[in-house]
Amino acid sequence: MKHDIAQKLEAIRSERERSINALKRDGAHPRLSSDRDRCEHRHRQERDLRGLADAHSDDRADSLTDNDNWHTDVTFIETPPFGAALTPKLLPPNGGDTLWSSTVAAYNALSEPIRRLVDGLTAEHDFQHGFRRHLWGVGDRREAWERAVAANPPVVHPVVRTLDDGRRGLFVNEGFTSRIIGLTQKESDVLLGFLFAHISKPEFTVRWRWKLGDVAFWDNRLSTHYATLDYLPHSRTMARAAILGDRPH
Ligand SMILES: O=C(O)CCC(=O)C(=O)O
Repeated sequence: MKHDIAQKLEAIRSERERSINALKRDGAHPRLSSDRDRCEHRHRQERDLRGLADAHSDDRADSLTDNDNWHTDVTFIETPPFGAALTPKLLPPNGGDTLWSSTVAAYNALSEPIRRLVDGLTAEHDFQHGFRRHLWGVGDRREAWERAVAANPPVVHPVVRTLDDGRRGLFVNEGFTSRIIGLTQKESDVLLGFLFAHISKPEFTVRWRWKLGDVAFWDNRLSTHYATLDYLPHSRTMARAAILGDRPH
């Protein structure tokens, strides 16, 4: 029994390490450019990902804090980013950790009947689900938001994503997955609610306490992440670069 648990934990740990590779490099500050237009940043990220980098600051009154939810970057487009790199530019005295969750470990931990159910499903991912009109589509941001909505109609991805090496992971996230295709709204809400809660179980997560000079790389195909918002009114500024991805299957 003990042996079984140890084996399971080891399997989860190694899976987590494969899909989440947080790497500390003291003193290394990668050169990432800065861009504060946060409303369009995910959208623009996809349109021109080659070499694109952005910075976000979750501290100002006019800067909406939108990363304190479990999300996978830019899944509202046909080809969400393969991965991303993140480095702090300015850190608060305490807090501001980032958490990642392995959706492969989460998928592997599902019971066989639930795995069979989700294996055959597809889900809609919607820009407006993450960037809500009442928060983002107002004031100076309205036009940019409307352009981004027009440029990003909802897309459909499999609920379980398979990589070429055979790994399979849940590919739904609280940030952008709006509904499961073919289910009633109620069925979809219940199933997605269960999957979001399951993916964010501590067993599948790592938590990174940032120091200046750290760089984290993650595989955006098989993970979700969450930026803790526990440091206001202090400031926190991060720079991020993303890597182009392909169509999930
Ligand atoms: O700021 C962070 O810790 C995470 C960044 C993030 O969630 C994102 O860029 O999508």
